[in-house]
Amino acid sequence: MRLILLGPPGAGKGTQSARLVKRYGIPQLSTGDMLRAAVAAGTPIGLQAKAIMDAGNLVPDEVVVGIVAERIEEADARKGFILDGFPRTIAQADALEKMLASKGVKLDAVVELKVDQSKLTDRITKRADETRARGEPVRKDDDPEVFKTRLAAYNRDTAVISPYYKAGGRLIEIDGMRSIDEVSSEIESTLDRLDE
Ligand code: B4P
Repeated sequence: MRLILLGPPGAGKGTQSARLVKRYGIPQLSTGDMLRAAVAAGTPIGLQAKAIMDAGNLVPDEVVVGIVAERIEEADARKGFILDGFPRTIAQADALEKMLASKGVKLDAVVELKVDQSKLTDRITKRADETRARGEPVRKDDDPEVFKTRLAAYNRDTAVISPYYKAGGRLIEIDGMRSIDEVSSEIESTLDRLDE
């Protein structure tokens, strides 16, 4: 199974990917997690990405494409993967097509989580409040002002990705407004039907 999970920030891509990892036994390739790990480790990519991510902007395509190209070559990604948060621009989508073509493999599905923007803000505010209540550091990009920038980046650069895959007939749209369990059962039943 080779999947992409698309959707605006806070739509639940990371939440749903974690569940799909358990169901299908394939790894979650989250560019957000990979970039946060690079920042935490203080690597050259992390040093470059930190200020951009803290401000809610997109990290340059060549950086993100480079980390995905490396990760996709690892042994655990051979039988499949869930791309979470990638591609986020048309240039990234084009680069992914080339990567897959060079490996002679195809995507099985592109799942888009559709969530209204007001709900996204509520979820991110809730995550920040719960993190603070646990006494843990809150993600800088979950700050309400930074979140506005993330939504603007999504509307400017990433919203065009779903029509890109829709044109190729590979897009599955899922109502992401419902509970985590309801969203995951709809994704799972839709993906299970692909095998029939
Ligand atoms: P990401 O880490 O991808 O962050 P995200 O879009 O906010 O997360 P996601 O949609 O996964 O939401 P989540 O499940 O956590 O990106 C962070 C930054 O990294 C970007 O701004 C950018 O700077 C950089 N970056 C990453 N990829 C890049 C790329 N390809 N190119 C350039 N830059 C890139 O859910 C959010 C909250 O909602 C959680 O608290 C969750 O519990 C809750 N929730 C989820 N589903 C719910 C539901 N159904 N009901 C109620 N609550 C729900």
